Formats: sequence, structure tokens, C-alpha cells
Amino acid sequence: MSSDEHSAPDAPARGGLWSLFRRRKGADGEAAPAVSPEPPPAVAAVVEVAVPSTPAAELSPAPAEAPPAAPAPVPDAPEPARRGLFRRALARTGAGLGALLLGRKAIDAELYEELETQLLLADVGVETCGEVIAELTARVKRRDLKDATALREELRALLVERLRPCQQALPAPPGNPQVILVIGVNGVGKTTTIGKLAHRLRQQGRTLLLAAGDTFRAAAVEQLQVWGERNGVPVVAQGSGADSASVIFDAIQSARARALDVVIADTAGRLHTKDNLMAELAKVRRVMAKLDPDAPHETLLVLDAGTGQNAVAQMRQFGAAVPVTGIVLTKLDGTAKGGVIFALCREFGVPIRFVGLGEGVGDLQEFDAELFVEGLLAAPEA
Ligand SMILES: Nc1nc2c(ncn2[C@@H]2O[C@H](COP(=O)(O)OP(=O)(O)O)[C@@H](O)[C@H]2O)c(=O)[nH]1
Ligand SMILES: [Mg+2]
Repeated sequence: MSSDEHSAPDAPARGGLWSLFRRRKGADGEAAPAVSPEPPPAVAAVVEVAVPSTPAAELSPAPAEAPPAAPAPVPDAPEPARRGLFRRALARTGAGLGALLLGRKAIDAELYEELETQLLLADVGVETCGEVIAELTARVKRRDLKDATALREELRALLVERLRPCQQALPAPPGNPQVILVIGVNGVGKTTTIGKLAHRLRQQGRTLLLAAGDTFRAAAVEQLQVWGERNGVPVVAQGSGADSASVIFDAIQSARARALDVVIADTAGRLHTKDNLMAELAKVRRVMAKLDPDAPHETLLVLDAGTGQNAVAQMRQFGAAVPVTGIVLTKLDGTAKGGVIFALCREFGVPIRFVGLGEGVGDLQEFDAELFVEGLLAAPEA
């Protein structure tokens, strides 16, 4: 696999837009940064850096307003809004499938063939595609289904069954604090996801702190600090080039001293083919376990849906290095390859905690198998 495959496929040009976002931040609580501070560095530039003696951790100012006293869980957006979010985000992945089943009458060999093509184009993977077509054919026969509408309903049920086992929300153990470690290659959306997740947890009344564990680039720390400011959440950081494990260690200690509920730790976009970088992730885990043997309570692997089957390879390689307890599949809105979720669920069975359906702060949604499949099979908007 060439190293180029690991950077984000469609990361927009950023540069000057970042300063625009900086000026805008805080203007609208719901607006997310459209851009990140700088493009993911070329993979070749990701090298082990010498770890300088680490200065004392800098703690950004505490949130101006006190967090709500009593946790008052705020659920996701109301059902119709969520339905719309999933549907819009999956419009590209589902375009072919939706159109295919629209207005079709007869169930014939041609329909199955086109269905197979559309499933492959949506990047569900060869195995899933074969299994779905075989199972669908068997059910249609067994139930003696006659038209495409009945077939569509059967397909819907079948696809939901395949994804349901991976629909498991992020648990909220009482941890001391609960530590969420966020990993994944460059540009997949780790820092953005942390920002959105921080917002979500604050809305649920949980107190938290962010750890700037991506110490490769100063801009990565700054990007996290912006999210911290937006959400009124403190960020623990050291200078760029600092030891990631040490930053996260400090963050957990700091959260403990303040009796906060959660620490979310960012990490560098580590290259999963580089053993030394995987070793560093293992070190982060070892170091935090000194403070709490159960930490991290959650290791979230962020995967960019736009990389299609490459996301499966990333899961395999990260999973071999650290126990991944949850997946966040981002950028479903910008790709036609969202079907990779079926391959991920089939092969690993790891809970898909969240999906990224856009760049807005509200676009990080809990994964929902039914809404996902509905979005996938929706008829294209006129
Ligand atoms: N359209 C879309 N863009 C996203 C999503 N998640 C992240 N991004 C964008 O992806 C780019 C890289 O994100 P970033 O958080 O910096 O990635 P990191 O290198 O893994 O920390 C940024 O421009 C984000 O705004 C998503 O769900 N949808
Ligand atoms: Mg980042």
C-alpha cells in the first residue's frame, strides 16, 4: 500500500480560510469550522521526533460558564431531523440503489445484476455483496415475492440485520475520569470528531477536558484549543514535539484534580504501516494505565468513509496494535463509498459509535442501522 493512500482523499485547501474561521468562531454556537488549520502533512513528513524535556503542561483557561450541575441527558436531534441528516449524507452512496428500485416492477435476473453492481459501487465489499444477493434471492423465492417493492422491503430488512449488531452507543461509565482515546490516520477527522463529541457531552451535562496528544504539529494543538474554546472546555497541551503520552498523563491527572467526568485524548495521525508509530500508541496506553488500569475506557478509531475499502485495512492494522472498542465513520456526506460500513461491521463486529454526516457540530450522530439503510435506499430527490 503506498503511503499516499493514508492521507485524506478529498481534504479541501485550507490556508487562509483558517484565519477566517478563527474570526468567525463563537459567532454561531452551531457552526463548525469548515476547515482545519492545515492539510494533513504528507505521510513522508511524519517521522519520529526527538522528545524534548517536556515543560509543565499548559492548561487553557477553564470554561467561562460553569458546567450544568446535574446531568440532564440530551438525546440526539429528534427523529425526523435525524432521518433527514442520514438521508442527505447518504444521498451519494445511495444514489444508484435508490434510483434502481424506483419504478421497477418485475424481479428478474437483470434486477439482481444491477443490484449487485450498485452494491459494489457503494463499496459494501465483495463478500457482503455476494452474501446479500444470495440471501435476498433465497428470501424472495421462499416468500414468493413478485414485485420490486416487496424486494426492496426485504433488502431493507436484510441490510438492517447486518448492521444492527454494530449499533452500540458509547457507554458512559463513571470512570475517574472516563478516558476516551481517539486514534486514526491523518486527515480522517479525529480532531473535528473530538470537537463535536465535546459539544455533545457538554450538552449531556458531562464535564470534560481535552488532551492535545497530537504533538507533531503546533497547528494540531491550536485546532483542538479552538474547539475547546467553542465548547467551553479546557485543553491540556504542551509544546509541539512534546511526548504525547506525557501530555495525556497530565490531562488525566488534571481532570482527576478537578473531578471532571471525561478526558478525550487526541493523537497524531499515526501511520499504521509504521511500527514505531504504533509502538507510540501502545506507550500512550501503558502510561495512562499507570493512573487507571482501566484506561482508556474507550479507544475510538476514526475512519474516513471516503477511503472505502482502505478503511477496512486501517481497522485491521490499528486493531492489531491496540484494542479498538469503537469506530467513528466520518465524511459519509462527501462520498459514494459509505457502504464500507457493511464490510467493517461484517469483518470486525466492532461497535460503530458515531457517524460523521457533515462538518457541522451537530453532524456527529449516533449510528443507527435503520436510519442508515433508509438513507441508503431512499429515492433520489427530484
Ligand atoms: N464533510 C465532512 N468533513 C469532515 C467530517 N469530519 C471531519 N471533516 C473534515 O475533515 C478534515 C480533516 O479533519 P481533522 O479533524 O483535522 O482530521 P485529523 O487529522 O484526523 O485530526 C477537516 O476539514 C474537517 O472539517 C465529516 O463528517 N464530514
Ligand atoms: Mg487532528
